Amino acid sequence: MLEHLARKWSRKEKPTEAFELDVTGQIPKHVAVIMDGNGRWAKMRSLPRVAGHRAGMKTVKEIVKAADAIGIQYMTMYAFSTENWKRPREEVDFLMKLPQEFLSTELDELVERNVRICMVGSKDELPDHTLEALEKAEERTRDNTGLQLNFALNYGSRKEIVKAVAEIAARIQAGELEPEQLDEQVINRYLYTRDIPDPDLLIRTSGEIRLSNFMLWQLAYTELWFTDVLWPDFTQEHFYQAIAEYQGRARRYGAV
Ligand code: V0D
Repeated sequence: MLEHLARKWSRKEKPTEAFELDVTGQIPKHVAVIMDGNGRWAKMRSLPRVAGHRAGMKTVKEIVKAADAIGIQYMTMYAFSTENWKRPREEVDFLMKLPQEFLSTELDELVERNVRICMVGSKDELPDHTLEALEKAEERTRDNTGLQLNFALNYGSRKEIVKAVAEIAARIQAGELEPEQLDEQVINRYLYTRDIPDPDLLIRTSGEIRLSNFMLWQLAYTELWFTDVLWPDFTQEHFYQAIAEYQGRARRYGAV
C-alpha cells in the first residue's frame, strides 16, 4: 500500500530521473519543518500576506497526511517564532486565528487518524482564544498513539535555553540538584521538547539556508534539507523527495 503510494508520487514528480522512496528503508522518526515563503508567495501574486498564510495552512494539512502515510512518528512545524510578534498587528492577529481555523476543520479527522497534537513554545504571550483552542486539541488527543504533531508556536530556541538554564539554576540553589548531576539528559528535561526525540531531518523551504533560532540544541546531529520551493507550493511529492534524499544519506553512512 505504502509502496504503491511512493511509486505513484515518484512517477508524477520525476518521470525520467530515478527518485524512489523506499518505504521499507529508513523512515526518519522525527521531521522538523521551517515553513518559509508564505509572504513571498502572496507578493508574487499581488495578494495580501495573509493570503499566503492561509495557502500555507493548506500545505500543512497535505504534508501531515503524507507524513502519516509513511509512518513518521513526530512532525514539528515552525508556525510562529518569538520574533514574529514584531510583524504588523493585523498580520499577527490573523496568524493567531489560524490554529482555531485549522483545528475546526481538521481536528476530527486527526483524532480519527490517532494523531496527537502538542504545542512547543511559550504559552505566556498567546491570546486566550488561541491558547484555548490549542489546549482543547492537546487535551482531546492526549492519549493518541499515532503521529505526534507538534506546532512550534511563540517558539525561540535561545529563549528556550535561557528558560532551561534559569530553572536548573533555581533547582541547584534550592539544593534539589547538584552541579555534578548536570548532563545532556538533564538539560533535555527542561526544554519545551522534553519528551520528543531530536529531529532526524530538518526541511526548510523558500531558499534561506539558516536555522533562524529554531531548535538549536535539538538539531545538533540532524540532516538538513533545503529547497527554493515556497511553502504554499510545497507538495507531498517534494516532501517524499526530501525523505528519499535522507534515505540516501542514511544508506551512505551505513556503508562506512
Ligand atoms: C502560517 C505556514 C497551522 C506558516 C502555515 C499561530 C505560517 C500556516 C497552524 C496551527 C500557521 C497551529 C497550531 C495548531 C493547529 C494549527 C498555524 C500559525 C501559523 C501561527 F494546533 N498553520 N499555522 N499556526 N501558518
